[in-house]
Amino acid sequence: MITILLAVALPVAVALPVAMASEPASLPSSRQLLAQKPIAVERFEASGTQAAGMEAVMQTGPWRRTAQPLGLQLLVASGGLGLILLELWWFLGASKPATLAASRGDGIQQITITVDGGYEPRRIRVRAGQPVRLAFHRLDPSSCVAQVLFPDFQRVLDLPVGDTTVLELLPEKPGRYPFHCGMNMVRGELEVVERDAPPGE
Ligand SMILES: [Cu+2]
Repeated sequence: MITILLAVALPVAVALPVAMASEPASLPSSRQLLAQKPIAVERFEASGTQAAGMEAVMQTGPWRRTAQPLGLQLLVASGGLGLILLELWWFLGASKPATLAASRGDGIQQITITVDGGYEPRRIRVRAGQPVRLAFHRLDPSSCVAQVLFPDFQRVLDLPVGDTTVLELLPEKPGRYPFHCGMNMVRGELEVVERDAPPGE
């Protein structure tokens, strides 16, 4: 859950200064804007000396516009954009290769998945036609990950905090089968390959 909040807050935090820094320096000055007499300014003038006071504040206030060199603007903008892309990759992409579930002597493919903010490993590769044991070890107390759903297998698993809960499946057909938390925010994927597929990517 915290990672999702970060995923939203970080681009905003980065984008705001970038947007401010990269505003064109040729916007009309406050004096020009006042000369156009929008309705609000006319109202101020009607109420006596306030308009003069407003203009004085706008000219001497701490928010006077300063022109930044173009190079600096580009540097800040591209730096911000780079951070946004890096952060998107980290939270959304980061498609690490699938982890192959270990095959035990009895032919059961077993793997432990740690549930802590996300599923680790997030992508699990298994072979079709052999039973699979997915042991979910939940560390994250957030209620977000209290359940894990395998829609293609029509299975829902409750995960008590601090415990390891095992789900057994028998994937018959090769394919990609997503699994996710109850709200579909935290996700993983079971990748089922042909029985005789070579190990690794
Ligand atoms: Cu959730």
